[in-house]
Amino acid sequence: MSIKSAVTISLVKEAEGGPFVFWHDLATGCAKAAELGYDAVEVFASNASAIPVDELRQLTDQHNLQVAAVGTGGGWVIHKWHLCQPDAASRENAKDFIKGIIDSGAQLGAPAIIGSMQGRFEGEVTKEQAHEYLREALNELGQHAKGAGVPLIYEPLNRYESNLLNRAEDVVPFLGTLDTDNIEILADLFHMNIEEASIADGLRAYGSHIGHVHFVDSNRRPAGCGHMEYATIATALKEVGYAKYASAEAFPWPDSDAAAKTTINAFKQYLT
Ligand code: LER
Ligand code: MN
Repeated sequence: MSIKSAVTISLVKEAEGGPFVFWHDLATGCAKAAELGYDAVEVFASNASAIPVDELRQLTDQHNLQVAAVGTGGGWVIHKWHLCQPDAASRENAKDFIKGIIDSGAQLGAPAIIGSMQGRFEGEVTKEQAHEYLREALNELGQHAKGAGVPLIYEPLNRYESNLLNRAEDVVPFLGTLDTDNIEILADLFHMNIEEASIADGLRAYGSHIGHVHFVDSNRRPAGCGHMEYATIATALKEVGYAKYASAEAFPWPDSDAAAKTTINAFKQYLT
């Protein structure tokens, strides 16, 4: 088993300026991904019903691609919803939003990612309380995803995006307190570059928990356009037996086509 390549396509107007390679056009994104030899696409849509399941199935079949994952961050980007809000009704709403995306993704065999929807502790919500809210949510949503036949992917973020769990040394013990066995970790190399003393050691600490990788450089530009040390990262991923997706979640720098090409070249150089 070897690592597979994926590239992001964002369909979310409100996310413009964010770190996604292709934008607003699934047909073009899928055609270009296939032309460059990617194995899969990762799709970011505003909500569950904005994931065009039939169209995506048709396009990925046509181009011999898979859907690597679907994002849930639209709830945060568009509505500022998240899983650690102080009132129970808002947290339920955030969970329902995520369940919808889990179900849409599952129809394509794709797991959902909880990144910015995890939220943060602030105001009346203490860190301990927020960890409890996150634990409850991951238990419930993890089991929901299990029922739909997919894992649920939790993405630790850097300190400027969340204050819940930023480093592998925080995340791994937290995983041990969950009741569900259906949570996998998204190792986003950009976030890890900010938080980990050593990205390779962080990857080793995550070990078999890693279910997805955001393959990107230190400055959020495409892999190869910053100062990330991919050789040591590749060694660590191979050591832990990682054999899922390395997905380009990078700025479309200098443009989408070049970002996709640069990333697949780095993928071939380091991860195959
Ligand atoms: C989402 O995958 C992510 O990495 C966030 O930093 C996007 O804001
Ligand atoms: Mn990410």
